[in-house]
Amino acid sequence: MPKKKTPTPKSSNKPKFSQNDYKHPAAAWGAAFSVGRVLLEQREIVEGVEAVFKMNHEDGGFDCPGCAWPDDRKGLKMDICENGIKHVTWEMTKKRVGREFFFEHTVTELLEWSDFQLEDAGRLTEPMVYNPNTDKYDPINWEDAFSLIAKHLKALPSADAASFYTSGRLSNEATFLYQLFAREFGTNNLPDCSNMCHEASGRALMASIGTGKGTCDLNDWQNTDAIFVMGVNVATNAPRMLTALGDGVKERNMKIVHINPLIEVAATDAITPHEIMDMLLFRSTKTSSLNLQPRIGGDMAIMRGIAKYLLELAETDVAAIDKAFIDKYTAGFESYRDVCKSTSWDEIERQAGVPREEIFKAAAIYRSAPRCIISWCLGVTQHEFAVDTIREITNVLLLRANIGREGAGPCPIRGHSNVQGNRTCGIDHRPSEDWLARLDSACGIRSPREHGLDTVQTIEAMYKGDVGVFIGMGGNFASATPDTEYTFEALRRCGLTVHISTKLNRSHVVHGKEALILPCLGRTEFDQQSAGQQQITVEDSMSMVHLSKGMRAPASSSLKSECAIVSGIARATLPESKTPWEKYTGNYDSIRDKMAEALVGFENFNRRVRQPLGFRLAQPARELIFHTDTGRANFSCAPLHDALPPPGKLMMCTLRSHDQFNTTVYSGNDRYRGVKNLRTLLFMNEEDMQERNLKQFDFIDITSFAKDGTERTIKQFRVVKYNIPRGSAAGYMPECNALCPIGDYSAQSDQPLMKQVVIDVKPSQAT
Ligand SMILES: Nc1nc2c(c(=O)[nH]1)N[C@H]1C(S)=C(S)[C@@H](COP(=O)(O)OP(=O)(O)OC[C@H]3O[C@@H](n4cnc5c(=O)[nH]c(N)nc54)[C@H](O)[C@@H]3O)O[C@H]1N2
Ligand SMILES: Nc1nc2c(c(=O)[nH]1)N[C@H]1C(S)=C(S)[C@@H](COP(=O)(O)OP(=O)(O)OC[C@H]3O[C@@H](n4cnc5c(=O)[nH]c(N)nc54)[C@H](O)[C@@H]3O)O[C@H]1N2
Ligand SMILES: [Mo]
Repeated sequence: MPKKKTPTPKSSNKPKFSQNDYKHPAAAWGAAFSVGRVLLEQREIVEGVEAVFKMNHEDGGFDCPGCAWPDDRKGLKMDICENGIKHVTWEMTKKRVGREFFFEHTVTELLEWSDFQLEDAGRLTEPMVYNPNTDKYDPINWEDAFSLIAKHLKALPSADAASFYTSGRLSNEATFLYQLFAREFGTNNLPDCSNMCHEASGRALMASIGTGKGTCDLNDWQNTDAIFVMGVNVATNAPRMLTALGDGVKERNMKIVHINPLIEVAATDAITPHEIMDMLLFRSTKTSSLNLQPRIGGDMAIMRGIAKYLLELAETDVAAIDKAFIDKYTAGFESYRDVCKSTSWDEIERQAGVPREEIFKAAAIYRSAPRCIISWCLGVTQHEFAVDTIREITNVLLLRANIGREGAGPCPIRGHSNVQGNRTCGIDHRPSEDWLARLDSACGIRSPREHGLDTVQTIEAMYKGDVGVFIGMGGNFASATPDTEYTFEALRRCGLTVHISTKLNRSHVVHGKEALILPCLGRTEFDQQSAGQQQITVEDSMSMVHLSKGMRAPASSSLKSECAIVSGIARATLPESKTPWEKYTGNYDSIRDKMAEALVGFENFNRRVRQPLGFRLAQPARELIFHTDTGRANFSCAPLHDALPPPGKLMMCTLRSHDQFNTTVYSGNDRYRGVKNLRTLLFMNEEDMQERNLKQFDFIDITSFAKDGTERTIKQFRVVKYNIPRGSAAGYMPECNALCPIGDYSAQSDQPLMKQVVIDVKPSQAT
C-alpha cells in the first residue's frame, strides 16, 4: 500500500498546556475576560470598544466581519459577541507588515512560523512581489502588479487555465465585479470557501424545496416553539444565536434539542452577553431540553428515526403529521413512507449510535411543538452523504408542515459573514443558463457556458499543471483546503499566485513561481473613492441585505479596496473591455445599479438597501412556492448509509477551537472545552484510549486512510480524553487538514469530507 508521510504541521503550542472540565455557562464573564485579553494584546483597548458599539447597528456602522448570523438591528439590544469583538480587533491591530518586515525575513524562514505568528505580525501595508533570487518579497507598485497579472493571464493557453478563489468575506459589490471579470475573461473557474462549507445545504434544499437557502429569518427564531441544533458549536461559531436560544427559553419555554457527538457548552446553559443584569447576577438560562450524542455521521439515522416515529404515531394520532399540507404541497410522500417503514429500528440505532428511546424523546418534542426550526452547520454538511441527510431533515419538516409559516423551517447556519451573498452575486462555478443569460444581457458580455472548477478540482488542476494562475480574493487557500502537502505542491506548481489579503498567512509563503501579495482595506475602514466615501453591502444567513460602512482610517495609505483591485486587474488584462471599470470603482452606487439589472430580487437596489434595516431577498419556498421539478416540495427517499468506521478504526471530525476564526488562530486555548495552550491534539473517548494503551496527553501519531488506499500520517500530537461517543474522535482544523485526502470528497456535494476521516492512532515512537 502506498504510504505518504506528511511532516508535523506547525502549531502554536506553548509549553504549559492543560485541560479541565469547563463548568460555567456559555458567554458570561469568561467571554468578557477573553475579549479584554485580545483587545489588550492588539493594543486597541479604546478604539476596540468604540468600534464594537458601532458594529451591527441600524444607524450605520459596519457589519461584523465574523459570522453570518443576522443582526438584531432594532437598536434595543447591543447584540455583539465575544468572537465578533476578537475578530474586529484582530483586523484593527496597530502592528504592521511593511517592506522592512519582508526585507528582514526570507520566505523559507517564514514557512517555519506558526499560523498564529504569521497573522499576528500585523496588517499588510503595500503590494509585494516575490523575488526568487533573494527568497524575499520586494515592494512593487500597484500598476506593475496589475500588469504582471495581466501578462500571466494573457499568456495562458485558455482562460480555463486560471482559477479565481473567493473567501466569504467579500462584499456583494466586490464579488459581483470579480465574477464579472472572470466571466468576461472567459472562465467559470470560481471556486470558493462554500465548496468546503455549505455546498451540500444548497444542493439539498434546491432539490427539496427549490431554493438553495434556508427559509427562516430572525423573526421566526423569535417565534418558534422548538429548535433543533445539529452539528453547530453555537457558543463559539454563532454566539449571537445564544440570544435567540436564551430568549426563547425565558419568554416562551421553547424546547431546544442539540444533536452533536460532543456536548458543546451551549447544550447546557448560557448567559447572553447583552443581558447586563444576567451577567451581574451570574443568572444563566438552561439552553437545552435534550442532548443526543450520535456517532459522527449518525444524523440521518436520527432524522429517519424521528420520521418513522411520527409515521407510526400517525396511525393512532392523526395530528402527528399534517396530511392536508402533504397532499397539497408535496410530492413523493408515499415512497418516503415506505422507505421509513422498511428501515428497521435496529438499523437506525446502529447507524445513529443512540438508543431508540432517546430518539423517541426527540421525536416527542418535535411532535408537541406547534412550530419548529431545524438548524445545522458543518457537523452535518461535511460528510459523504450530507445532501441525503439535509434532505432527510427537510422530509421531517415537511411531515408537520414546518415550512412557509412563522416560526418554522430549515435553517442552515452559514459561515463567513457574506458567504451567502457571494453566491447570490455570482460566485458559482456551476451557474444556471438563466443566471448567465441575465448577466450577459445586463453587462453586454458573453459568459462561457461550460461549468468551472470548484476548490478541490482547482487543487487537482494546479497539481496536474492544467491551472497555471491562481488568484485568491481573501481567505487562506493553502491552509483551509484538504491534504496540506498535496495542496502546497499544487500551489507551488503555478506560474503565478496572487493573494488579496489583509494579513499575512500561510498562502503567501506557499506560493507559485511568481507571486504577489496585494493588501486591501478591511471592513472596518473608510473606503474613499472619487465620488466620496463608499459603502458596501452584505447578505446574512437569513437573506437580509444591508449596508456596511467603515469608520476608521485605513491601516496604510497604500491599501486599495477589493473593488478597486478587481478593476485594476480587469483593466490591465482586458484593455478592450466595454465594462466601465473605472466608473464602478469611483462610485459603488453604479455597481449596484448594474446589479439591480443583472440579479433577480435586486430591483431598486440602491433605494431599498438604504432603508434602515435593508431588505430581505424574496424566498419563494417561504411563500410555499416551490421551484422544483414537480412544482412541489419533494420528499426524498435515500437509503440509510453506513456511518460506522471500519472495525478497529476511528471516525474523526475536524473542528474549530474557541480561539480561532477558520485558519486565523488567536491563541492555543479552547476555553469551553477546557483546553489551554494546545492545538496539536486529538479528543478521544476514554475507552478507545484504554484499548490503545493511551493515557491523557500521551504523544500519538495519527494516520488517515483514504478511499484510494493511500495513508497520511501526522506525528507528535497529544491525546486528550473527552466526552465523545466510542469510535468517534475530533481534532482541530487546520492542523489536521494534512489528514484529509484530496480524493475524498462527497459524490453528492463535491465537498471534502472534513468531518468524516477514517483514522487510527498509535503512540508516537520516541524521537
Ligand atoms: N468564532 C468563530 N466563528 C465562526 C468561525 C470560526 O472559525 N470562529 N467559522 C465560521 C465558518 S466559515 C463556519 S462554516 C461556521 C462553522 O461553525 P461550526 O459548524 O460550528 O464549526 P466546527 O467548529 O467545524 O464545528 C462543527 C460542530 O459539529 C459537530 N460535529 C462533528 N461531526 C458531527 C456529526 O457527524 N454530527 C453532528 N450532529 N455534529 C457533528 C462538532 O462537535 C462541532 O460542534 O462558523 C463560522 N463562525
Ligand atoms: N479540516 C477542515 N478544513 C476546513 C474546514 C473544516 O471544518 N475542517 N472548514 C472549511 C470552511 S467552512 C471554510 S469557510 C474555509 C475557510 O477558508 P478561507 O475563507 O479561505 O480562510 P480564512 O481562514 O477564513 O481566511 C483568513 C484570511 O483572510 C484574509 N482576510 C481577512 N479579512 C479579509 C478581508 O476583509 N478581505 C480580504 N481580501 N481578505 C481578508 C486574511 O488575510 C486572513 O489570513 O475553511 C474550510 N476548511
Ligand atoms: Mo465556512
